[in-house]
Amino acid sequence: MTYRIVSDSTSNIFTLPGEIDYKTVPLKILVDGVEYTDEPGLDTEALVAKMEASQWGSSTSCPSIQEWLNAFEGADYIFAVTITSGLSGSYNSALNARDIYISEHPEAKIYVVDSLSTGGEMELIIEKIRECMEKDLPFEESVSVIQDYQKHTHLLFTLESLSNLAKNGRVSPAVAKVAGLLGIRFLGRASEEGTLQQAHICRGAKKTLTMTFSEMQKLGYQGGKVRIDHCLNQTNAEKLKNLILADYPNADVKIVPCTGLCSYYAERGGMILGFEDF
Ligand code: X90
Repeated sequence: MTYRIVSDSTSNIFTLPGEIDYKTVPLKILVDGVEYTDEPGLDTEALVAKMEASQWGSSTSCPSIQEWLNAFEGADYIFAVTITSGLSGSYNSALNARDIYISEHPEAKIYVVDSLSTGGEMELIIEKIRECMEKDLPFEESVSVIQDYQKHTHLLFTLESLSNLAKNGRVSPAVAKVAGLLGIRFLGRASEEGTLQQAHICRGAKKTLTMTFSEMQKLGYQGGKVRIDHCLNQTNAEKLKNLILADYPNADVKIVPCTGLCSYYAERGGMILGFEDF
């Protein structure tokens, strides 16, 4: 039996350590008529500069059914992880691909995980699937481990601009306008349905970091894993990491740069962090 984890590119993870077979399926970013594929080798910094200077507009698109199918090809037991179905068609494409793949390979098993989230929280889910596979857990048992784990992971994000989210209809222009003011940052969380929910409006970088940490604790953080994904903001990601480690010195906290799709929506300075509540 061949096991495989497949994720769309919004997990910001293109490779996994260890032996588990892992593939990613790219989303695409269209800026001024040029299409960028969110895959290894994409220059995120150049992409961000292009989108900031864009004159003719920009948009994104989710993976096609065929792209998911290609990534499934050759594996028997597959876990596919997608960005929230509340904001993208990626989950739906993956479900369609699953049905086609199973009809052609009736012995195969595929579980498509709607992360109801993105970035850092997807990474945590992928790491948990990897653990299940390394332990050789039966497929159905792994499914229930993952479902249970998802009840104990959360996503917070801080954004300096919501203009790409608003342009593409993912938040209301009124909300985007407030966050667009100079020095104002939007601190939000993933809602139960996997959509953006405002937690606070913060003034200044320092205040945003302390508010983020206190919001993590309100959501139950007590020293578990944290994955801080950021768009060109290593400095504040490290400050947040240090803030967490000051209270929880043994916490497993990792900083991960956003690749193309998350960079496009998080925009320069944005952070998307996933964490456990145990
Ligand atoms: O299908 C597509 O074209 C992709 C659409 C993705 C839209 C939103 C991506 C958001 C990325 C922004 C903050 C995190 C919000 C997550 C709430 C669940 C990052």
